[in-house]
Amino acid sequence: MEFKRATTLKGEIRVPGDKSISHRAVMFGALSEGTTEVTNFLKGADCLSTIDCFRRLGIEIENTPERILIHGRGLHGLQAPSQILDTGNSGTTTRLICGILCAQPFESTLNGDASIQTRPMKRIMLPLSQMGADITSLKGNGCAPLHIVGRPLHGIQYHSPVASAQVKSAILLAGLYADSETSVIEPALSRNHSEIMLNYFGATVTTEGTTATIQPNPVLTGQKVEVPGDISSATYFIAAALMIPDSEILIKNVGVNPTRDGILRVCKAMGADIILQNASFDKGEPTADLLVRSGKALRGTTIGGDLIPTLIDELPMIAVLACFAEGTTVIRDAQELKVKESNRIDIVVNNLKAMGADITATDDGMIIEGGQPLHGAVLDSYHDHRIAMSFAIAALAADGVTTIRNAECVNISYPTFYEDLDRLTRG
Ligand code: SPQ
Repeated sequence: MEFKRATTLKGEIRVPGDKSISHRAVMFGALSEGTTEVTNFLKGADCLSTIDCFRRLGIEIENTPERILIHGRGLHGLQAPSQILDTGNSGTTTRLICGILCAQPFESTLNGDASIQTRPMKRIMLPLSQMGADITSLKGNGCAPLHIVGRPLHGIQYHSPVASAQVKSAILLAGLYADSETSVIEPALSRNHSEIMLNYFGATVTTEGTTATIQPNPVLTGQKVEVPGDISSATYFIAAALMIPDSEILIKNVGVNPTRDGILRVCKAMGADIILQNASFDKGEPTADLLVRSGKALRGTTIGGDLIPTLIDELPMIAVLACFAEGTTVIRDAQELKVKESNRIDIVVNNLKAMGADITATDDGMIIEGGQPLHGAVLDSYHDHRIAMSFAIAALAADGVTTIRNAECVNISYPTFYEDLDRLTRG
């Protein structure tokens, strides 16, 4: 797919529903009594993988243009799957579903695509095994395919070495079935959508600092969930509006949960003009409209520590944005980027170098010297949706033509991304 410089980005947009929240609505709805109705559900490939897995576990799910209806069967109502559960490209589906499957009275096998088969699963296998789970990596490499034999589980207190919502959520979901309470202590707070939504469905999850504790064996009840717009998807338009002169966009109804809003904090630290309007709060999840305008000179910044989990998926786009800022931007403590859909440190650095940027990879991030103009190049997304979207935006602020191979992978989290971008660049 080819991209050229854009002269403006103007208009109003609603980005699709939050991917993390959409996954969880299906999973928690499946484990609830009664029906869960989800509106603004993200119909990206990852969330469709979650729907497909729960259908194979005996849950009736209606997917209509307006809403998703999940006819839950309660905590103990899942049925043994007759086939392998295919989690596609989705790390969230793969890891969270393991927490549930470990406690079921049946065996299951799950697998995903080539990328999923390289992503580390030991991070969930270890704590789940401590709870009594029987979970095996069939190739013995700590990755999918995974085989699970359901077992009775024990509550644990787990000090996670990594700030990961997927690890935390897998353990909390297993904790629903344990014989006593289960706690997860993180080194820094990761996104807390599971804690918020589990409580909304009737579980008891308490949080203190970076510790989340769940009480076992609640009755979960189906609910209405209105999924807010995904701040990770909004990020591409935020960055584009800051990089392309003469831009002004209003992004409506974006989830601005403080465990996800690091992108806004970084943009402000860089001097960007972003205004939050119509702040609202729905069932524990804050939302706002984001007004973003070009025109302010951006300056480099340092991003690390506890901020990293709040913007981990936004770092490829932030690295591109940093090329348009005065001075140095340092991204550190972000080694998790290496184990996402692709190695997002290496690929961001190589692609940006190909476009003429002054960027260096480090062990846990990258260093960008802003101010070097970018030029078109032939790039690959490596089937990573966040790489494809970040470099489509980079191309709009670069000289010449940029070709992105395997650009269609945006369907993982934002199927209409190119159409929306096209509309906004027409002003
Ligand atoms: O689901 P998947 O493939 O892991 O998706 C990514 C993404 O870029 O969309 C990561 F590659 O998002 C993760 C995110 O990085 C989604 C997520 C969640 O919904 O719980 C949490 C984060 O991962 P982690 O490992 O830090 O918990």
